[in-house]
Amino acid sequence: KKAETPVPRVAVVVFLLKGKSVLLGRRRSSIGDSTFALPGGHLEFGESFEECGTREMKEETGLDISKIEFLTVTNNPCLEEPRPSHYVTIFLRAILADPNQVPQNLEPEKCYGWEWYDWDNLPKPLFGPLEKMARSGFNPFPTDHNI
Ligand code: 8DG
Ligand code: MG
Ligand code: MG
Repeated sequence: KKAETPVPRVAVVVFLLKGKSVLLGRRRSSIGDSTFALPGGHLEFGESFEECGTREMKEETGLDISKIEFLTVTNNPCLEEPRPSHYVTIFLRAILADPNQVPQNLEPEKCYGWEWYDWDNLPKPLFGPLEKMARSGFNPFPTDHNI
């Protein structure tokens, strides 16, 4: 395949929240291999962020999500050879539509498996863009107005 001029791409990823936990999977990929990352993928032509997050979640884990909300966006140029990449990453949050639903590893060629991880005890190493966010003190959980 002919080498193409690289362009920035849009990714949509989802913090799926359950209690104090988030769903993470260890990547099998040329980008961030073996690191723990959120479910998500590439925005397709014509999709809303919510449609993309819902579709990627279903494709990768079999889970149906609800209460989808936009959280933030980050710019992630990663110019390291041999696979330079540049993602503009849209972060959403959501909850399970059915709290009893269990994640399935539907793309085992891309992921070693999905697990719930306590936000206060995240696994290592986290995928680069996620690591950067966690270190900056970002918290995907709704603010508790009762405190
Ligand atoms: P697709 O073909 O299903 O659309 O893509 P994918 O195979 O699911 O792509 P992906 O690598 O899971 O996600 C696309 C890019 O999104 C990834 O290469 C880099 C960017 N990205 C981040 N943070 C995260 C994250 O936490 N999880 C995932 N999955 N991707 C992330 O910047
Ligand atoms: Mg995908
Ligand atoms: Mg993915």
